[in-house]
Amino acid sequence: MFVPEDHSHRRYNALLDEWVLVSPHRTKRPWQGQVEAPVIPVRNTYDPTCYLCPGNTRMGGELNPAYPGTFVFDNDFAALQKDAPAGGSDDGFFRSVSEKGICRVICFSPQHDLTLGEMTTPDIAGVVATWQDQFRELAQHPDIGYVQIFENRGAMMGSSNPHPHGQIWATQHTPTLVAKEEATQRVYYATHQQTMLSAYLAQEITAHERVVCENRSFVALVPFWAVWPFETIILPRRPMATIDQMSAGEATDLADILKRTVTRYDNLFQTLFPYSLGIHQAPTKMIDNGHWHWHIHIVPPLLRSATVRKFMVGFELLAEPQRDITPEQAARRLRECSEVHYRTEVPQ
Ligand code: H2U
Ligand code: ZN
Repeated sequence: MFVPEDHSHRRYNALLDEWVLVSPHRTKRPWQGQVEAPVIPVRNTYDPTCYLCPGNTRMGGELNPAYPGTFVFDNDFAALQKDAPAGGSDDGFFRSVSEKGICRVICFSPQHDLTLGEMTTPDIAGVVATWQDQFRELAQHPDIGYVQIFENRGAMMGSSNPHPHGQIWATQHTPTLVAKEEATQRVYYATHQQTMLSAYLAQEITAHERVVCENRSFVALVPFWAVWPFETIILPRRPMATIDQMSAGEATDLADILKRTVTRYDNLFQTLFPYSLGIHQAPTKMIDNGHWHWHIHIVPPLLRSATVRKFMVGFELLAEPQRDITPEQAARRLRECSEVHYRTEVPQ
């Protein structure tokens, strides 16, 4: 008889219209591969060599002000150019199109060694307010069609600096993954007259196997179709197309769920859990966006410990994403973690 905890199977990702291969039996296989050295964070509230700390000079020569909360600046090494001239090619297979954009860096806190999980809920609410302000401003820009807000955390994810920070890449066109979510949500809404993620959340709440934590306005859960071992999605209970539609209460609740979710991650392997976190929301110039239900994906690479990560290689890279532990096991382990951060816990 088929038992999902024991037998290989595929799960359907309704949001991306893709499949993921689940191999739960494989967690028993011996590990003789790469072991990464643990990154032991040194506590220092200010680093004179950090290009994000207040009062320091960035690599581009600009001086950071003595900021008290969040601080946003234009990325000195932006991946997109504001003034890229219109153009491209449409020559058979040689199709290209110019892409304008705005890239910014957001410092979450003036304190060099704080992370989202360790910041106070009001201070995280300050980050949420900054995301909303940035979104509002960039959405007005005539050249901007989509605003991607994200955080790369930890050296394993290629983050260049431990100072708590995120980025914004605002683009002219809708990026590929967001375009897929746009299409699936649009079709679902047209057929069912409710957002796909409202219906999905209702089914997850009923199943109650993959929920990690929740509050009045948000639920954090390991999606049924999660690809990365401890991947989560944070879903607003109320469907909203974009983050600027949150009420003040919802914005505070978002800060609360972020703190609790990230703290659980950090406590899982007693490490500052590396991840990429990103907000998916409606493209900015879309008027008929009732099908959009904005949400946050948190995608961490760790699998077995603070040093052993999941590799997306071989079959995953060439055929289909694959995972070892089940989403239900991952959710259970995150649920068992404390919401008191291990770095702030008072020793007995
Ligand atoms: P990551 O740690 O996620 O790479 O983000 C840091 C960003 O900061 C990165 O995109 C930018 C880099 O281009 N940066 C500046 O804009 N100015 C600097 O002085 C150094 C880094
Ligand atoms: Zn710093």
